[in-house]
Amino acid sequence: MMTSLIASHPKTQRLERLTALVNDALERTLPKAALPPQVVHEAMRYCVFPGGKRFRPLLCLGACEAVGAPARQALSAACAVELIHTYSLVHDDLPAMDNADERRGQPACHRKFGEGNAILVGDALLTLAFELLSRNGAPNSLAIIRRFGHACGTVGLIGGQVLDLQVISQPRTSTERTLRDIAQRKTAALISASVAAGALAGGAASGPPLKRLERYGQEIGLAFQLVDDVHDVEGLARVMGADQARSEAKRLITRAVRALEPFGKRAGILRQLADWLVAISAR
Ligand code: GRG
Repeated sequence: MMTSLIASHPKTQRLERLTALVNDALERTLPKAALPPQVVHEAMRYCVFPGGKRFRPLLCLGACEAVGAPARQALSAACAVELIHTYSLVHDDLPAMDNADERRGQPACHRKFGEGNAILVGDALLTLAFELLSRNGAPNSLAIIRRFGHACGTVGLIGGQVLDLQVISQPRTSTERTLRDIAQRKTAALISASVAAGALAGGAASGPPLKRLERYGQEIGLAFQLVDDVHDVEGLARVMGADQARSEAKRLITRAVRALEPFGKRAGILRQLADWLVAISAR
């Protein structure tokens, strides 16, 4: 069974504080478990808490600060991306998809609550994400909704999952090119959208700064998948070899950090996240 990328590598104090901020906001956002329909609300909370690394929400907050706004201005977008990500994990684990028994160190949602409920939990998390974005008073709300919609759709998560299903049913189609395409759609698209959404929530207009941050997101996103594959001895690491996958990840992270140069100190959170990924990849 594929495990998630190293669950806990120490974060800086700043990243820990921002993680706590995201967790508190998620706690307030999710319906209480006692509210009917209880089974779905309980299961949504089960999937979101204690959760994973919160990498995407942190990227979102970091991009907001990089464009000169307080990180917490992107808190709704940060929570939304974690809800979207958690939906994708719940559905990815279903018997018709990856058929995984465990997720985030506990039985997968469908194992604990049944397959029908797990489908509904994924749907509910995705729907809640967009509801949250629509009540978000931050600048550029519509652009953020569009950006996440695009990343979740057929060019992003869904498209990547379709390709993944083809690879599972015909393993001979798993060429490096296909696996890169899957990584781009399943992983880098949502990671890059997290960065873009944070910048938009911080008031960024479309233009060179947003493009630079999106480039950072694309490169960090692909690097993230390479590091995950090296850890799991799967996917790209298997076809490229672990050493090559690791050195490509490092190269991508270096390029991503270079894209942050014009933002100076304001890109501190995004640099810390890049350093954190380097530290994980070295383990
Ligand atoms: C909509 C069915 C459906 C699938 C969408 C994105 C996706 C396709 C499925 C998610 C499963 C998966 C293994 C994606 C690859 C990206 C990846 C490495 C996910 C794990 O992310 P982490 O390591 O997880 O950030 P945590 O638990 O830390 O949040």
